[in-house]
Order: sequence, then C-alpha cells, then structure tokens
Amino acid sequence: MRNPLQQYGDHPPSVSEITPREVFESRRDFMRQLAVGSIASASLVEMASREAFAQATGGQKLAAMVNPAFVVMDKKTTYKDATSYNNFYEFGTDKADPAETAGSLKTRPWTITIEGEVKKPITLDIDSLLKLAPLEERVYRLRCVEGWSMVIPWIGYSLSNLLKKVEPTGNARFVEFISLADKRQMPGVNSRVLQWPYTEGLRMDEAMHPLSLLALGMYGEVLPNQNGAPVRLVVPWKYGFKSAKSIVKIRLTKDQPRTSWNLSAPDEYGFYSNVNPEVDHPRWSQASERRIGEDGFLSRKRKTLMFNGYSEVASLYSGMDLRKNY
Ligand SMILES: Nc1nc2c(c(=O)[nH]1)N[C@H]1C(S)=C(S)[C@@H](COP(=O)(O)O)O[C@H]1N2
Ligand SMILES: [Mo]
Repeated sequence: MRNPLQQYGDHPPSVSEITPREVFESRRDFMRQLAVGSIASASLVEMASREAFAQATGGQKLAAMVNPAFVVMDKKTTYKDATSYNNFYEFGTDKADPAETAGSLKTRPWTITIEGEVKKPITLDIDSLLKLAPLEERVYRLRCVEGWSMVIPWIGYSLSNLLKKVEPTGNARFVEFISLADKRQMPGVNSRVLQWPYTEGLRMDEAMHPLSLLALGMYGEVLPNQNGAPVRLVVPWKYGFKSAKSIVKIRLTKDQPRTSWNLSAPDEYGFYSNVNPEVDHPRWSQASERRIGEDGFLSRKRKTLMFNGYSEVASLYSGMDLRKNY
C-alpha cells in the first residue's frame, strides 16, 4: 500500500465523533461550574467515565503550570476522543489500533539520546527530562494532514530548553527525531506501511521556536502510550505527522534529514509540512477541516487557518515559496 493515509482522508464520522459535546473539560472548569450550579448530571457521568478511563489506562497525574501565552481558546477535544482516535502506525493503521494495542509499550525505563552536531551529547532518562525545565500546560490545535483536527492540553516545555543544554555546534542546521521501533512491543513495525524507525525533522530555527514543544503529558497526566509516551514532539503549526511520538533519539545535523512520510510519498508529504489552506494535498483539499467531536456539518465547514492559526511563525519562512516547500 503506497499511500496509507489515503483511506483515512475522507472517511465517514465514527460513533465517537457524533456523541454530544462535553459540557466541560478540565477540573478547573468543573469546579467553577459546580460552584455556579450549572453542571448537568450527564456531565457527572461523563466525568466519572473519564476518570475510570484514565485509571484503566494507568493515567498518572503530572503537575504543570498553565502558560497562558500558549493557550488557544477553542473548546478542548475530550480526553476520550484524543486517546482513542490516534495515528501511531507502529501500533497499526486504524484510528482505534493504538488505544487497543499500545498497552504493550514499556515506557520505563526509557532513555533519549541527543547527539550529532553538539558539543555535549547526552543521554537522559525520563525523570531527568521531567526535571530539565518547569513543566507547562499549553493548549494547542493539532491539525492532521488527513483533514481533521483536535485541541489538546499538552504538558511539557519548549524543545529549545533541551537543545540549548547540548550546545549545538555552528554546523547544526537541522534536527532529526527518531521514534522507537521495537517489533516485540510494536506490532505495526512488522508491516511495511512506513520505513522504520519513524523519523521526522525540523530546521534548527523551527526547532528552537518557543512553540515547538517537547511533551511529556496531556490532560494533567503523563502521556498515554497511544499518544506517544513517554516523550514526543508537538509542533502545532505543522501537520500532525511532524510531531514524532515515543522518541528515543534526537540528532542535530548539517544536512536536511529524510523523513518517513517524505520517503513513502515525496509528492504528497514534504519536509516543511506547514499547515496551509492554500496548498492542497494532491488528493484532497486542505482549505477546511473536521474538528473531532464537533457536529459533522459544522465541522466540515471549519476553515483551516494558515500555519494552523500560529501566524507568529510566518517570519521563519519569509522569502520562501511555500507551494514549492510544502
Ligand atoms: N512515531 C510516530 N509518531 C507519529 C505518528 C506515527 O504513526 N508514528 N503519527 C503522526 C500523525 S499522522 C499524527 S496526526 C499525530 C497524532 O497524534 P495523536 O494521536 O496524539 O493525536 O502523531 C504523529 N506522530
Ligand atoms: Mo496525521
């Protein structure tokens, strides 16, 4: 199968997408609404099932300070949708596969190595990563190249904190991100749907941009396995596939790295992959999107925003033809 994303580009809504929107999301909202007496009993049921789901998946609490500079006002996607509708091909190509099969991933002990064009290469375990910089909660839009989007409260810190620590050399122009590829733990790695390990990349200035997030948690908890535990990248102005999950290696390089999706379909998935409503995928329009959890009609009408709404990154691309550099 040459282009595995194809079959998901324009599929009918699943049951989870047509369930009513939750009345509230965070505990903060919950307490506030409880105080003003506006909580409906249905919400209490939703709250209870969300807690039960978190417990069933082993969700361990992770404390973080909200960083209001990085919080979009859009309604957050429910925890259930964000953790049961996933792309994580190491665990299968169906949206439901990762939630069903990623339980086998052992996320501790885990190390991440940062090497290449750096003065101080380093290998860190997860506890060291958790302590490297203050953990922030940031609410980002996530736009998949397939034409759907979510709004997720991540926990982490700017990737720049980690990159500064290893002291990049003057030759470091790109950053390569490499995910775990372990056949024993990841059934999808036995298939040839992509070249393994899953590899992604950013230009150095993109990686150093404060929006580029090294994520260790979401929704107040450590990352669920299906969302890329124990550590992943989140680059909110680019299509979701740039945000590599379950990273084991970060390599700073002189040359632009090859990336898994670009290798699999170079005419469809470029290196930059900035969200751009004006540059269509060869097989579908990128002008609009379906917000997971929203009513189907409304959702299909949602206009995709340039750079997914993160226009502050535009200066990174001044003078570049974004049609050519898709
Ligand atoms: N290692 C790895 N990372 C990955 C993927 C993958 O298949 N493998 N899928 C990508 C795609 S296409 C998207 S849209 C996002 C989805 O992240 P989420 O499941 O947390 O919403 O993860 C990205 N990171
Ligand atoms: Mo995606």
